[in-house]
Amino acid sequence: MAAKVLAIVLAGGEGKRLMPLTTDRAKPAVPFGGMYRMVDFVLSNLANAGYLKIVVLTQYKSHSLDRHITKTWRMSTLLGNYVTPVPAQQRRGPWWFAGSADAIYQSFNLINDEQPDYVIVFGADHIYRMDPRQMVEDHIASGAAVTVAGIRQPLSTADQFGVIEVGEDGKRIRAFREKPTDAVGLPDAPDEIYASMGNYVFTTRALCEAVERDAEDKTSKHDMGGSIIPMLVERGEANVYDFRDNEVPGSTDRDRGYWRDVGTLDSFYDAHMDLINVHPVFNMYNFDWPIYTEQPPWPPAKFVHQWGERVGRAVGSMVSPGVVISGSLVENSIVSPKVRVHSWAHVEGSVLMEGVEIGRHAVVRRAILDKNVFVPEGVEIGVDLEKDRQRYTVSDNGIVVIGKGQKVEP
Ligand code: ADQ
Repeated sequence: MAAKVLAIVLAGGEGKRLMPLTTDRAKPAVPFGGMYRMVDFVLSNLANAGYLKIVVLTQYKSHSLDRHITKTWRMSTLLGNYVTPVPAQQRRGPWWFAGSADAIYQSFNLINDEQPDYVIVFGADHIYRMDPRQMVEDHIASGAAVTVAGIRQPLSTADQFGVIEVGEDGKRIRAFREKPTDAVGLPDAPDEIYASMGNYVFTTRALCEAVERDAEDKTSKHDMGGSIIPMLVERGEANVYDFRDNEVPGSTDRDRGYWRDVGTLDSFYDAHMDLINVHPVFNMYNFDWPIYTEQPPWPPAKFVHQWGERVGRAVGSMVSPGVVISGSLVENSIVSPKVRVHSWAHVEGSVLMEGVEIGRHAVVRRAILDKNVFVPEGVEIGVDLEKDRQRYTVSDNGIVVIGKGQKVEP
């Protein structure tokens, strides 16, 4: 009989470095790629693999995340399938989740209900395609207590990741340090580290034991990367699964192995630019491994030329349904549903979220505009960064970010 697998998606992260996009929503609920929310990527990976018993642990500003999951991921409950958002519930005492391990501790009832053989614990804020079945098979074959997905990343980013050191066999994890500031590069690639992707497969008993033991430790921060994984590494029971071995149907030579942690405004912006390349670094048009999302009854995008030779155009861009681009030019941008771009406007290298409206003659360059931002006639954004810094958030790489509901003065 096939092994019973329960998937737990950790979606409680605050996402401070994505402010103002996370002002009133959890990081996994941040819109991505026009039509999606970040959490859709992990959920699609699980669903495509046939893992359809999924609980999503939420906490921080979870309203829009809950609503999205309940609306979009409402699945047939035939065969006992479900995708359920579970908010922090204070089941173990009068406190909210202290960290991701505490979130699991407080959710033991869900594991007890399901009695799975293995538990998949995946993060909710990465952009990638992965077939988790291959990792589960690898885990079962090895007999480890936990298997951690690993990927090579630049040495300069070591302080953002759990850094893995493997033994001679290339599988057993010898050391694991969460976000070290003094990491050294790999023997065969001095400017790279082996990073944890924050995706784990556990043998159920081992997970429960480790989490219970951690709960008793009053000095622990109770998070997976900082406490649980190092504990199992110390006991010699943790293995790595190399993400390079993962084969996803329909992936191209160019986007095989793509994985992005979109934790900062610049990485969030860059991951969007990866989508719109002619030969995209990450190909959304892989119909063999679809990314699912909500599909409301929006009409197709429309391009109109109201002013003689002023043709409404979008090039090098992804344009969602419900959009009207009229007598204006949109280049190298991601345009979400129900965006309006009016005559003589020019949008370039930008991410426009749902319902954004760009007035006539406005210029928007290298910017992220959150939901329903209205740019009045003639306003320039991303042209004079000094001026923009006085009113909006400007990232390290000079991307101007305007939050939901923030007013743009004429
Ligand atoms: P981080 O993402 O920094 O590093 P963390 O903040 O614990 O670690 O978040 C991990 C996941 O858990 C995220 O999906 C987050 O949304 C969620 N989460 C955090 N606190 C939670 C809570 N209280 N309740 C529910 N969910 C919660 C992790 C690993 C690193 C690894 C990187 C890869 O710890 O080892 O390298 O991910 O990006």
